[in-house]
Order: sequence, then C-alpha cells, then structure tokens
Amino acid sequence: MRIIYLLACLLAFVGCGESGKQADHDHGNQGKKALVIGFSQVGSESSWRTSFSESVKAEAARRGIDLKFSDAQQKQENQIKAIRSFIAQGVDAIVVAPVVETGWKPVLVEAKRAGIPVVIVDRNMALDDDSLFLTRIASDFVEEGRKAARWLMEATGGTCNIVELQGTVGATAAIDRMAGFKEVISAYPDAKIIRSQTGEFTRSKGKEVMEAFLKAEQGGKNICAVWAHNDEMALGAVLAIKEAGLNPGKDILIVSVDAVPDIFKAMADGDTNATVELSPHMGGPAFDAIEAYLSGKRDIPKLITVDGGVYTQETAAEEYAKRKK
Ligand code: GYE
Repeated sequence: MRIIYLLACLLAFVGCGESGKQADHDHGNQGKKALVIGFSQVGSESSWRTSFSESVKAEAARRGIDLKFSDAQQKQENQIKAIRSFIAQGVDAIVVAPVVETGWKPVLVEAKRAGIPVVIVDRNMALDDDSLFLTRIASDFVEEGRKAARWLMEATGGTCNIVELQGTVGATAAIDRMAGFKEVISAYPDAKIIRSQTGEFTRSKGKEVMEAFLKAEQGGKNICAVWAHNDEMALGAVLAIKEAGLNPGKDILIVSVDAVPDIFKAMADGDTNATVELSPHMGGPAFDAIEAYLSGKRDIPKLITVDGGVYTQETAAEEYAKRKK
C-alpha cells in the first residue's frame, strides 16, 4: 500500500504528505515515532571514512533513530540507487555523503517531490537550486589545503619541490584541498608542485603513485615533500619512501589531512610530519537539522561547518594515546 501511495505521489508530481509517514513510523512508543533515516555513504576507502560511518551509526543508535545504511563502494550509481530505494521506502529523511560533485539533480528532485528532506554531509554536490537540500554539514576543504601549505612553507622556509597525492577525481575534498594549497604556495616562488596525481584516497594507490614519483625524481632526491590529500595516502607514501631507502619525515617531509589514529602513530615514530584534523562526527549536526526541520523549524542555515586544528610530531604520542582504539 505504502509503495503504491508513494508511486502515485511521484507520478502525480505532488509532494507526499508528512501525515502518511507519521502514521507509518509511529511505533506507539509513548506516542513518539522512531525516525527512519537513510544514509548513503561513499564507501570505506580510508580509516577516516570508517570512523565517520561508525560515528553516524552510534549517534543514530543513541537517538533511537532507525538508520538505513548503504555503502556505495565509491560509485555514484550505487548512491543514486540507494537514494531511490530510500524514497520508495518512504524514509523520513535522507543523508548523503556524495562521492563526486556533479550529477545529483535528478534524484534530488525525486526526493523533493516525495517530500523527503536531504542533508548533504562531507563532500559537496554542485546544485543550482538550494531548495533541493535542507543543509550541508562539512568542513572548509579549501582552508584545510591552506593550513597544510602554511605548515609546509613554515617548515621549509618556502623552498620546496612538492609531490601531490590527490584524492578521488571530481570529489570536493580533492578539488578544494588542491586549490587552497596552491593558493598559499603561489606566494613562494621557490615552492612548486613538481608532480601531481590521484591516489584515490587509498593507502595502496597512494603507495603505488608515490613509487612512480620516486622513480621519476631521481629515486626521491629531487623531492622535498609529499602533500597528500588524506592520511591514508600519506601512510602509503611512507611505505614507498622506506622501500626506496629514504627516511620519510626527514629526507622527505609529509603533510596530510584527516588526523586518523594511525597518522599520530606515524608522526610519533617520525615518519610523517603534520596533519590537518577533520572531525568524523558529522552525524550529530545532521540529525539535529533533520529533527529541527521535522518539528517545524524552517530557518535552518544551508551550511553548517566543522573545524579542525593542525597537529605535528610534538604532540603526536600523547594524541595517539588518546585516540587509538
Ligand atoms: O579526507 C578522506 C576520505 O571526503 C573529506 O574522504 C573526505 C575525504 C577524507 O576518504 O580520507
């Protein structure tokens, strides 16, 4: 019945009323209905991503939210399928961490017609109509790139041949981190990016690309630093540099983003030098916005930001002790 009702709503291009949903999800729990929220996650390419998934699940459980979790394995088509399935199930809200920026409009129009609010978390979607989403919870990725570059320019006095391990092509976190980093180093004539390629945000691809960079740059002698768009690829670069017979963190400096537990261990061991923190705890603010919206609030800001500091070897051991599982 429910599916037929939704299909009818979709075909008629009219928003499906809240009332049907409320009745469906009322579990008679002191009159309080459990919210049903669909979450389409990118995948599990990095340990940051895994912590993010765990954090969202834990936050949902804490609030008594029935979370439908879908792992897209880095494929946008899987995310679009998941969103369509959430719409067909008549969830109360949808949270999406998009893999790339483009190509979302049609499915978001479908969600809007079904009257289901969508919250974007982490990476962005390129949309020309901001009525297609409720809000976005994210950090300022451009600023993360700037922070990494400022640290490196300070550490090297502005003279440095840099190799860059980019994140997933087309992903906001890669596009913006690259832009912020470039902006800062452009003020230093003796700092340049001599090679740049995607390592897809994974440790194995980061290692593979770093091996190629080392070969192409006199076994690494011509490289002053690695700028990795995430910690996972930085950890892959550490392995490649060691295998090439050089000392990561000393012969070649390494700066990255995320602040996952493993990078604190690597910094404490002297293998990498700095990381820019990105909080994986975006589920709380996403659920807050959804709960506020469903209880009638309408003046929800279109962007809610999270912020993080820069960490170096100095505090790494102590931070690792706090953060390791
Ligand atoms: O930095 C990386 C990842 O989109 C900000 O995605 C995110 C990035 C994060 O898997 O580790």
